[in-house]
Amino acid sequence: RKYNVAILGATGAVGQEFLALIAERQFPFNELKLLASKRSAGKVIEFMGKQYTVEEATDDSFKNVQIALFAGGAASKTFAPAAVKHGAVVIDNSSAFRMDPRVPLVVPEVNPEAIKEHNGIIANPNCSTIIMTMALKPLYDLARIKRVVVSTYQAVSGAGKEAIDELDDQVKALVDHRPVEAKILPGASLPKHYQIAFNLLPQIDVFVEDGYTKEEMKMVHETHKILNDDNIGITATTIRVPVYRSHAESINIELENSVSVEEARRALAAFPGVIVQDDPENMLYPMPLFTSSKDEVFVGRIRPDHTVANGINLWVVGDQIRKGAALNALQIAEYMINHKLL
Ligand code: 2RA
Repeated sequence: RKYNVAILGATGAVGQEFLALIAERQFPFNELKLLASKRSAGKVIEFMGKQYTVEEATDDSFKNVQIALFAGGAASKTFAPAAVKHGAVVIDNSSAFRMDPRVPLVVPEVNPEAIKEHNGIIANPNCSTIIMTMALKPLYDLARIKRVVVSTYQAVSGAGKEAIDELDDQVKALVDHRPVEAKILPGASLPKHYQIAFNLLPQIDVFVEDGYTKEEMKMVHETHKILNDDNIGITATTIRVPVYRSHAESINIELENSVSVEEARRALAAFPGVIVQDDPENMLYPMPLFTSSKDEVFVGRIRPDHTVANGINLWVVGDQIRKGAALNALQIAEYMINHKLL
């Protein structure tokens, strides 16, 4: 069986990745609608040998659509009700519905059982959260988790196409000894902007409570929901780095029960979608440059933390546009198809 699919936000970084993955994974689509805001409507996109004209999204766009892939942003809230009303299942990459108790928040390798509880909308978690939970879940199953301290190193593409261009332009300007312009990062709607080229920005999204950013609190709340355990202590520091693609995370974990590093390594290596790349003698560890455009989440630098009981340190890297966004969403759709949930 084939499905009518709509992509909302088809022209952005995540929307474009949806298209690449649909082709690559031979996703069983019948009709394909590419939707976007008025600004991008009318653009022609060549896809799998056919020309598609991007349409301006309206409530009626979702008539006769079975799978609606929402790339994220404010449009999700606007169009999700209409898409659901027309009978589509919405797989949404925005943060609008993630913490809604009626909406499952899913990483298919981690909590696929939540999918069937949906009421029309399934939320795709935040990119850094997806990448972290892929590494936490095998350890959680092995020994339960007491506490997590995570610091992220997030690529500019997490902030969209404009942020990629900004890094590009700034590097070129610096090389040419021209003045550098910063208009997008840390966030387009923020009152101030800082240079990202040859710099680090300790702010992703707005500040919310106690000096934490929204991105940091997403990592806390979303991880609790995905692992279905609010008792895990989680504290996060999220940093934007001048890397094009692939988020990296330094994760310090205090396990509830004692396991050897070797057991932890084996559990990580056996987990679907995780590749252990950890051979210090041969200088083998994950790096964003080499994990970009890959489907898997890579784990390396696995070592004990001798300062606490049952402590372990990991270095985790994953392509946040793939597994952190479009791939995860498409895997949710594939799971539904394979389990006859559509
Ligand atoms: C970022 N978390 O990297 C965002 C993308 N979803 O800014």
